[in-house]
Amino acid sequence: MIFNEKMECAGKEELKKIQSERLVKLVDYVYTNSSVYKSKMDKLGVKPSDIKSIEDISKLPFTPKDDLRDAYPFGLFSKDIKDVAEIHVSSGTTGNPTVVGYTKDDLELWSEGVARSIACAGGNKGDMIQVAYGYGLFTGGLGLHYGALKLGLTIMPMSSGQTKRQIKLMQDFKPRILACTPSYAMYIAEEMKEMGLDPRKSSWEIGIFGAEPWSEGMRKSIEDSLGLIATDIYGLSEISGPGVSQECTYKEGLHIWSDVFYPEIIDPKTDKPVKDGEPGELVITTLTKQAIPLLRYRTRDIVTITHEKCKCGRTAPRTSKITGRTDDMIVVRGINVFPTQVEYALLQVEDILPNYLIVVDRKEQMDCLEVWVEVDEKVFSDEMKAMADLKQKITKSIENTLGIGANIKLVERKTIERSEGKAKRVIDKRSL
Ligand code: DLL
Repeated sequence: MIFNEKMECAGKEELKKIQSERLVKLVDYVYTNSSVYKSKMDKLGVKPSDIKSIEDISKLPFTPKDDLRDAYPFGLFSKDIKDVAEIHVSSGTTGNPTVVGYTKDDLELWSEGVARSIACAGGNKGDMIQVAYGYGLFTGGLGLHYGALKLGLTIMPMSSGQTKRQIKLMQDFKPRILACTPSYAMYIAEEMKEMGLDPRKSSWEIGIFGAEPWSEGMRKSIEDSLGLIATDIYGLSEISGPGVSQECTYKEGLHIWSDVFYPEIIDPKTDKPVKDGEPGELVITTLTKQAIPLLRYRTRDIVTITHEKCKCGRTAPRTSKITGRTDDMIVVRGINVFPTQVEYALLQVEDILPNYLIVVDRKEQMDCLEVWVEVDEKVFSDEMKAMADLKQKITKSIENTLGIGANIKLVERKTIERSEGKAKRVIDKRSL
């Protein structure tokens, strides 16, 4: 089902017209209502009247995450706080958290983005959805909730955690859709096995997984263990929350709802656009938001994009899965390493569970990369040679993928801390 066929399947020219009209209005709106944007545009010498079509977007200033932090809490809002219906907060690792607000119309926009996304993943009016993203200031739980309401689903507002209860209610209510982080989906599957249940016999047919990077190998692992179709949902609180883009059942990229969230892909070093198919940083302009509209927001997420029509009939452009972030890249002995690459390398090897932790340290001026990998009890009970062979295979796979060696530490199941939300994949002791 296509939730909003007019927008999701619009022809190129028609879409450009809609985007242009919306951008012209938006620029006028932020220039009038946001002192931060007025001064940013004045500094660049750009007036609202200079923006006549979507092609003029490159004349506008970027918005880095720091602009939101510096304006903490409401300094970047274009609406008086009294006109804001809801607030969410994204916890950063450093400095002030970023605060975002929604007017009633913004909540409507957010709901529609998620409704489009659930439908895109194969959900239909009348389905039941188990929402196991955290509810609260994080946008995952309420975002999926609003979208499911809009689409007409029956909602189980579980939030994350209480895994045994999640499993029991799944067995009793038989929801068709599970929405949570991919690492939590793996955790649920593990827990079911421990309870003596077969996760493949779960009622879930569709997974809507996101909020953290996950590789194709991880997808296969989740699909095999839970017996469902695992689709990827992307979003960020600064733009609206989940439902900025979503994979359809062909799983050939995430459709980005570009009539409202206009994407550009740029080289993060030169700030210049890259061609379709080339990796770059995703930059998004919110074309219709009111409370905290953003011009050219630097997401720091790295993707490629295609504007080709999809087999599903949608013309909404598609980005690749997020292959890394400009800021979660770790540089080890001069080589750029992304956690998703390590995940990819591990999942090339049989008998590996996608539970891993990357530990970087510096000993005698040398960076050391250590990868902890969980393996089944069976491997530990095998003879030493089998363990050594497995270690060797992983070392090779990592070396082939990353181009550098790593020290592999095989650990027993459940050694690495489980997460009910976003998984922590890297410990960098060098910066401590
Ligand atoms: O994670 C919103 C969300 C909730 C998305 C539920 C999907 C599902 P933030 O907490 O602001 O918002 O974190 C946003 O998480 O810039 C990405 O780096 C990362 N991220 C989100 N979705 C994906 C995904 C929510 N599907 C940041 N794949 C983003 C990879 C993702 N990374």
